[in-house]
Amino acid sequence: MVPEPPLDYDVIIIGAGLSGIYSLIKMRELGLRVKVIEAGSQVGGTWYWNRYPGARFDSESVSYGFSFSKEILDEWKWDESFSPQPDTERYCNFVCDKFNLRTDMQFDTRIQTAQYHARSRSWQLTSESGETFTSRFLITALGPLTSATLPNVPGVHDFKGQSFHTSRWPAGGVDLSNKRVAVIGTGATGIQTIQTIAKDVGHLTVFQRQPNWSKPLHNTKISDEEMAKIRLRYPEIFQRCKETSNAFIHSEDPRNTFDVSQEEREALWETLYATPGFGIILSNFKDIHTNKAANDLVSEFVANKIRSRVNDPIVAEKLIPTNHGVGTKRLPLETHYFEVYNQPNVDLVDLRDTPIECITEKGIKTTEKEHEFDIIIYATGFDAITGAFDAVNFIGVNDVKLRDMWKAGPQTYLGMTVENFPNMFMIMGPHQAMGNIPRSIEYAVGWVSQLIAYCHKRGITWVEPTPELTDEWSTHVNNCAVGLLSNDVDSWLTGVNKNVAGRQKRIILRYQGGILVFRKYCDGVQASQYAKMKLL
Ligand code: N01
Repeated sequence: MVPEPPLDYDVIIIGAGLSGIYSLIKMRELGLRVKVIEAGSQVGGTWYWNRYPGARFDSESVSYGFSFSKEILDEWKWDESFSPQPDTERYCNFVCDKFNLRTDMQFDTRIQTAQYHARSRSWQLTSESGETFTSRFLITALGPLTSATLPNVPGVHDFKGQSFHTSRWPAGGVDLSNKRVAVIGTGATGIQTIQTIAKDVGHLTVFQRQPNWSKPLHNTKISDEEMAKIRLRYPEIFQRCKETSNAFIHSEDPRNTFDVSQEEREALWETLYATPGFGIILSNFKDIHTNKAANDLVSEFVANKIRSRVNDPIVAEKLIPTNHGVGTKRLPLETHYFEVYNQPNVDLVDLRDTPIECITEKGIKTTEKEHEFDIIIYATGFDAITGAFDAVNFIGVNDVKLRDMWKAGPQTYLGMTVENFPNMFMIMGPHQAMGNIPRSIEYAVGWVSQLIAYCHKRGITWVEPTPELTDEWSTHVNNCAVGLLSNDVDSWLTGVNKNVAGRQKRIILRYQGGILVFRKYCDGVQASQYAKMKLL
């Protein structure tokens, strides 16, 4: 038999965002030969690509950073309670400098194909430029919101002015002053963009298909003194994140909406509306996610807030969602967003009344008229979670293609492994618990590292879930989704993207049983020494 050539690496990691950065640190700790391959020119993932005006996180900065390194916690200072993109990108670079990570990273390299070779029990990756890399194990750190989508309308490439998807915003910025600007899309990204640029542009026209619920972020600066106090509280903050079902610092109210009087309900909602962050969905009465009548009440409370903030009652009603309740899509958080519509230089076009027919050389043509612009901003979202996997041609045993296997929806075991794709581990893949993402990244990378260490120590070169385990996990994931109002709504959370062929129907894309249940399950598999998995 002809001997196989040695593999280039023990582990290849695709992606240099937070998942890729932490995976690299853990693989180095195991003493493995590892390479990170990244399509972008620098580290950061989401925080490298999403440079649009106003990009920031809606998670509390102090619960967002890595918790594994006391050195980082002691040295890094968050400047704002909800960090803006430039600071978070700086944070990613700070971590890379601290651990000298770039020596094991290759940038500007987009992987086109990843093929498993059963004979050598290894992965072979090929980049767009034809470069190849081989390894025993593969970690996908692709990010859940990576695959940007433009509107599926004619003429998107005909526009003669400048146009950008928000996640491809030019690094040098864009001069918006005195320009006629259009924004298509009013999700979390559109809202952040609109509220930030409205004061700088000549005229802004917002093209809204469905309005979104949104509540104030209440961002504040963090002084040096406050940061010193936060550092002392880090153990308590991260402990709290370990105890809540979303890994945020917010915990659920154990009561149901109708357990208390109207006055008591409204008092809680006033407090949550005035509290920074996601409290209105995470610390609300527990039945708002499952009981339509309860959800209707809190939705009406938020609707009245919108009515009180928008001067024109007709515009206010257009900004109030009627097709879904609060918290049934990912809730965007805002800063003076609704007041933007009181500005004389801002118009709202309701695409439910006048849909877009096409993009023209001069602007956007709706069924009513052609609107002319200098700049069009597409805040039109992503082919979420599985889109990033579809963008790479993953080929498993017997030439099974992941794209084909997942056509009707993903099938995984623990959201981290996939039948027919041995030695491949997904960080923030489908059917994996997410919540406060960096907390979930640390957990998933920790779990995967333990499994790789287990195999490496014992000379195990093939790790794969069985069909029975895949069925068991699919059943569990589907059972966890039953009764949640969010699964009756079209959004990226339910895998719907009307701009992408094959993404018109709702599927169960995420793990919704809560982070505590997810971790208990995964911890159990680890404690059993992966007894039911195929380990060869
Ligand atoms: O994308 P979206 P996003 N014609 O899918 C509209 C995360 N995030 O980038 O609702 C007209 O939510 C679409 O309309 P409709 C966060 O998890 C995090 O805003 O389909 N409109 C919708 O309004 C978030 O949930 C932070 O009718 C079209 C919008 O485009 C996720 O990213 C900050 C259209 C897309 O909204 C995605 O948010 C920002 C068309 N053809 C984002 N196609 C942080 O806090 C689409 N739309 C870290």
